[in-house]
Amino acid sequence: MTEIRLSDEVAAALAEARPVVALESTIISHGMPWPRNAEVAAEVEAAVRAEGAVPATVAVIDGTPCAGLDAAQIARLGQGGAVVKAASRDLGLCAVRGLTAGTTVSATMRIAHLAGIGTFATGGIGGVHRGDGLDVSADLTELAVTDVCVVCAGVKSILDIPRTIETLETLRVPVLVFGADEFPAFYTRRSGVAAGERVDDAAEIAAIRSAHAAMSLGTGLLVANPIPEADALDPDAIGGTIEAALAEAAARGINGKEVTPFLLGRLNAETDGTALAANIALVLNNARLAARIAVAGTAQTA
Ligand code: PSU
Ligand code: MN
Repeated sequence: MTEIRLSDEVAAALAEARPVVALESTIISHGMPWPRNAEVAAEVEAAVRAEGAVPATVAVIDGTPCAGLDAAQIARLGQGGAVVKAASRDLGLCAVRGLTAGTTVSATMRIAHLAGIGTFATGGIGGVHRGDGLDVSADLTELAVTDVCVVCAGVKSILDIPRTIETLETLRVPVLVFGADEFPAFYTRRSGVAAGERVDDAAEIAAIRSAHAAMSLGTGLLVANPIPEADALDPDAIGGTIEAALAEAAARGINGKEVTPFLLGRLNAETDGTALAANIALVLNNARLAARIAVAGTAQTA
């Protein structure tokens, strides 16, 4: 089995069955600008600690999958340069070529699972892209085969939200919505799509997660945690910016793994920092909820 390099802190927590929360790193390498990305990575780790769990930021460093990074490794990911974006399919190539990579939700899930970490916080997952092309994020494929609980703020409306939800149903991935009746749309609390089962309590999510695991479906579980009201953006304002970014991506022929980073970059650039501020707020909110789920899960199995 592939060796995952654990930080001392993460290794100790896992050995003692204490709660651990995995965190992704494409958000650092390809989702937010330097140096704010590295500051946010540290703030997210602190938010996990404040809830009583140990953060395990995941990335590939010189070919080695790692769970638990130090500040220098996070800075290396955040400064750009020779840092690639790795989905789970890319991990073998990264290992052979000794690449350094920010890991997407799919790659982070896989590394977390191999390391024995069952709870993971991110901002937004990838999904089915809008339009007629067959652009479906490997995040959905990984959720179909890897039993990790992923806490996100829904998906951005750069994606086709109804098709993303339908695909999760087909793949047998349960969708829980924390404290709301509608699936959230990342920058906004509402998407107009009434999907997912409402749950108001982190301990119930932990219980559902372990009951789900006991069914041996092998699939992950998605928890959609709406952005706090105070941090949410105006849907009309951000909607127009998203439309413009999608049109520009199409006109420039952006494709493959470049699509999502391009769209994220345009949104951050076009909104005078408000999209970035909302993104940071929701990631922190997700880290706190994931930590509470991990803590509750540990208490239930103790
Ligand atoms: N959506 C966001 N922010 C992100 C991503 C998606 O709102 O940072 C990143 C995540 O790492 C996600 C990846 O796993 O993009 C999906 O990329 P793709 O669409 O190429 O599968
Ligand atoms: Mn894609």
